[in-house]
Amino acid sequence: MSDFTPTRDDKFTFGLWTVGQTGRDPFGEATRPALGAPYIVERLAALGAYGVNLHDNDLVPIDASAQERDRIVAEFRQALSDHGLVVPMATTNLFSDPAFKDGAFTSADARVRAYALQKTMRSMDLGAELGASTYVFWGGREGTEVDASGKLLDALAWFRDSLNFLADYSDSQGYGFRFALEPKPNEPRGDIFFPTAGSMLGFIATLDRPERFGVNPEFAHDTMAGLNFTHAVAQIIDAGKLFHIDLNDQKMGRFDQDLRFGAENLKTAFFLVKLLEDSGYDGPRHFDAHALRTEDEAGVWAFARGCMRTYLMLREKARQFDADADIRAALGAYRVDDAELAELTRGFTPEKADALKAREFDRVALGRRGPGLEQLDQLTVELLLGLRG
Ligand code: DIG
Ligand code: MN
Ligand code: MN
Repeated sequence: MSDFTPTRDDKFTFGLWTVGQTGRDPFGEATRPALGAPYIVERLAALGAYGVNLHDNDLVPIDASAQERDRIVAEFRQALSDHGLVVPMATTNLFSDPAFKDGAFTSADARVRAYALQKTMRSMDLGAELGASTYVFWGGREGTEVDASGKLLDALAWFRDSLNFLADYSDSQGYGFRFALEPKPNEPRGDIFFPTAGSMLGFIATLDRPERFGVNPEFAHDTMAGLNFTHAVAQIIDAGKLFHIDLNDQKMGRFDQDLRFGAENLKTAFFLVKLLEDSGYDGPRHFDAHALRTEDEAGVWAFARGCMRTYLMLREKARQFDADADIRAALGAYRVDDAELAELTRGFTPEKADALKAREFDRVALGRRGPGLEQLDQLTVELLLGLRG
């Protein structure tokens, strides 16, 4: 069995802002020193990561001169080259600067919306320079606390105009970005627009170039809202829109904790990993998470290593699940297939409708049948506890 050491082939990525998080939170100052981007690259490469992602200002300070920007980028690119990491995804920080305090693309101030477009184009230039192929939009400040603003419909139109503009900008520059929209229900705004995967899928359909847009779902964001993240990811995969994914963990009904992957909901994480692997998803496994505020730098790298090890262990558990004879038997008993009914209920014809309406079903017997889900779930728990085999 593997020793669960990650390799580049596993496509694990981390944002600079994740392992670089200094422990600051709304109620406390930083508990650990900031880490430079080249150092982060070196340490993640040594752990077996595949790449790093970034917001523009994770790397280039918002007030950097053009010369400083070029120096910082050159130094970062050298570190990437030295240590063999890539930058699969880039994104824009449209949430830290006070200018965006009431939204960026959805601000009621046209000057803020225009500045957000300018900042994003410059950030896309940086992402393209670093070789990113996916561009994420997380609208952390796109929302409200006060709906008396009367801008709900305008906000949707402004957001749509911005994304249409930026998709065309990407094409005009030959960047070829695939855009991944990231839903979150709240925090830092009281309510964030486009709170769920469904919101994003519905909105994408209204864009000029919907084929350019997909979803970047995050484990913690659906879990905060009491939703089943694995179900959300299944619907996104079904729509052909899983362009990227943010992995972490979360206690239900709490603020966005961005916990180490598998730290809280092991069974949900298992079914998510199984879904991703079974679906053939071949994109980055991105950990948008950070070490607990209590930790020192050693704890940060234990956090990063733990994210990857847990994913690999759950991938092995998924293989064991598929190979387990008792689980296969329970799954076989659970699903009742009927070729004749499959033919009768797909591809409508009046004849099929008549035949189906005339069909006899033993409703009482159907209601009495036990699907065996308790046994199947117990077998799953025993597998995850490592007590089968
Ligand atoms: C938060 O979940 C958001 C930001 O960290 C970033 O814009 C995006 C990319 O993973 N996730
Ligand atoms: Mn988050
Ligand atoms: Mn995220």
